[in-house]
Amino acid sequence: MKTVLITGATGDVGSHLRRELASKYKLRLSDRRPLEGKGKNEIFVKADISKMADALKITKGVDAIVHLGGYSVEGPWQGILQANIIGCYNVFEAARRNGVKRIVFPTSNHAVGFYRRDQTIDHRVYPRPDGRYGVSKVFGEALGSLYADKYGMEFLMVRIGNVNPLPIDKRRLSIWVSPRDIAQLVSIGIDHPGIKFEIVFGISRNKRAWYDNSNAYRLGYKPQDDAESYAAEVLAREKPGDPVAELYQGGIFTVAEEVPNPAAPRKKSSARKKK
Ligand code: 15L
Repeated sequence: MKTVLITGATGDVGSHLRRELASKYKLRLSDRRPLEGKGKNEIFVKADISKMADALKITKGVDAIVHLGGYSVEGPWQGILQANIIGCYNVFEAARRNGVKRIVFPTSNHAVGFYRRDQTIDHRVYPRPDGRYGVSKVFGEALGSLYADKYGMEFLMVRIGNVNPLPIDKRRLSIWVSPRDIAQLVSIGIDHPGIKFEIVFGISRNKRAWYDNSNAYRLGYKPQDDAESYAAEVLAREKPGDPVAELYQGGIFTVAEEVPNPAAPRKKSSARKKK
């Protein structure tokens, strides 16, 4: 049985994968936060991936890595920088130093969020990130490409839509992925022989998909679910959204307000200058 490291294991996607993959692999789970419960085939190692020493410790001796750790939504630059840029570099570089070849990187629909909804895109399009978070995912894709070409490491880049037991709104009818379908894709990323560097979309077989996911199908992906089964109830409760956001695949990320950086020096109030 392969030993697989899952970083960011306490998050939403991590919790689904932990449950879905428990019988297939020995799981080494890591996170900065404590993990609740303990399954039969798993161990937990507390780690902060923004520190190289921690990244080296958790990647030692595993057969593959599923690197979920980091910010999973738009956030302030300092947070994204530490967790998603420095953290990702540390995990890939630590894997290289420890001789771990295979990495599954859950990137995001937000790496291509500024493509319009009236377009169908495939794995070959140039990235169009819709925020700092999307940029950090493009960074991970680029770093993986470098490590594949330069060091012969192997990457499956999964541009995940939205992992959820059920699709939650109209946008997610296009990008939803069920827990069992994302687990199947991640397993392909861990086990499929001969992967060098591939990009696929982490979505179920959704009728309303904006993605041509033929690269995933080529690798043997057979999604079992389709968001369309829930479309009637989802659309019945849908409220009108921001019309600009609705033009783009990334949705509200494309019109999100700037998130203030808590580390930035405060501006002096101009109130005192007023007479
Ligand atoms: C993502 O990439 C996020 O990780 C997730 O929290 C959702 O926001 C998802 O995209 C989405 O677009 O629904």
